[in-house]
Amino acid sequence: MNFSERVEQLKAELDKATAKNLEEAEQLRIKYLGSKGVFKALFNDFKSVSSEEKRALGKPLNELKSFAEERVAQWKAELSGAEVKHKDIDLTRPGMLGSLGAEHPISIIKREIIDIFHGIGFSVAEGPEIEDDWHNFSALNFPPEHPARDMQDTFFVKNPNGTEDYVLRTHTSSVQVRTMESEKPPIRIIAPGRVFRNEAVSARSHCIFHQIEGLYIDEGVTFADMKQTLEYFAKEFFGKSKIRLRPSYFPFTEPSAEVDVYWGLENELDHRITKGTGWLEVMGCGMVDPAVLESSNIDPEKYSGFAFGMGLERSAMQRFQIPDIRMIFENDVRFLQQFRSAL
Ligand code: 2NL
Repeated sequence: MNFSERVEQLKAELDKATAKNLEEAEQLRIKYLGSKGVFKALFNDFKSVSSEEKRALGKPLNELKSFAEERVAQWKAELSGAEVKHKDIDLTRPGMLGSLGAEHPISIIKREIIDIFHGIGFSVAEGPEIEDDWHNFSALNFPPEHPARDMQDTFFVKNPNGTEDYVLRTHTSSVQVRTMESEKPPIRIIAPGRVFRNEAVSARSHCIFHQIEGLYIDEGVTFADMKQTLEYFAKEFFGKSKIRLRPSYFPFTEPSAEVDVYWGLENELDHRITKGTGWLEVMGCGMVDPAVLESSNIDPEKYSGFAFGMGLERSAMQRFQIPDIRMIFENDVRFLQQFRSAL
C-alpha cells in the first residue's frame, strides 16, 4: 500500500468509527492520536516520501488529523454529558406532592361525628334538600297551624303553576322519615345535611346551616339507651364525660330534652362560651313520638326509639375560632386555606 492509499483508508476508517461510551472514545483516541498511534506512524513515514507526494498529501493529512481530533472531542463532550445526566437523577428520591387543597371546617366536624356514630353501628342516610310538606312537617307531627310552617320561618318552592307544594327542608328529620317509610326496624341512622330557615343573616345565624340528626328504632329502646349513647358521643367528640338532660319540647319527640355537656370554668374562654355556667348546650333529643312512628307505618306498640339533632356551625366556630358564621359560606380561599392539613 503506498502512502496515498494509507491516507485514503484511514479517512474511510475514521468516517465509520463511533464510540458508545467514554471508555471507547478514549481507546479510539489512543489508537489514532496517541504517542504510538496511527497518525504518529503516518507522520513519521511522511518524512521519507517524495517531495512531490509531500506537496500533494501534506494538507489532506493535516486536515485528517484535525478531523480525528474533532471527532474524539465531540464524542467525549456528548458521552460525558449523557453520563452526568444519568448520575444526577436519583431515582430513589420521593416524588413531589401536588397541592392537595383543604378540607372545609364543616366537613371536618361532619366527618368526626359520622366516624363516632359509625363506630357504634349507625349508618349514614341522605335525602333531597327540596322536600314535600309530608316529609318535612306532617309526618313529624307538626300540626297544620304550627309556626314553623309559616312563610316567616320556611322557604317555599313555587311550582310552575304557582302552587307551593315543596319547601327547602328545615331539618334533616325528613331524611329519617323517608328511611322509616322504606326500611324495617332495627333502624340506626344518622342524617347529615344542609338545611334552610327563612331568617335574617347575621354574624351568629344564617339562613343555610348544617345539621346531623340521629335515629335509633328497635324493640325495647329506652330513654336510658339514649342517655348512654349521647354521653358516649360527648366523651368522644368534646372530650368531656359529664352531660345533663334538661326538659324541652319538639313536636316529634315525647319526652324531649336539651343535652348540655359540662365544659368547666377553668379559664376565661370557658366562662365566655358557657356564659358563666360551665354548661354548654350541644343538641336536642327525645323519644320518638308514637304518632311519628305511626305516620311511617311502624307499630308504636312493638317498637320505640330515640332521636337527636345538632347543628354543625356552632361546633366548627368554637373549634376553629371562626368569629362570623358567614365566613363558612363565603368560600374565600384565604379562609379555606387555613384548614389545609400539613402534608
Ligand atoms: C335540635 C333538635 C332534634 C330530632 C331532632 C327526630 C327525627 C325523627 C323523629 C323524631 Cl324522624 N325526632 N329528630 C329529635 C329531637 C331533637 O333536633 O336542636 N336540632 C338542631
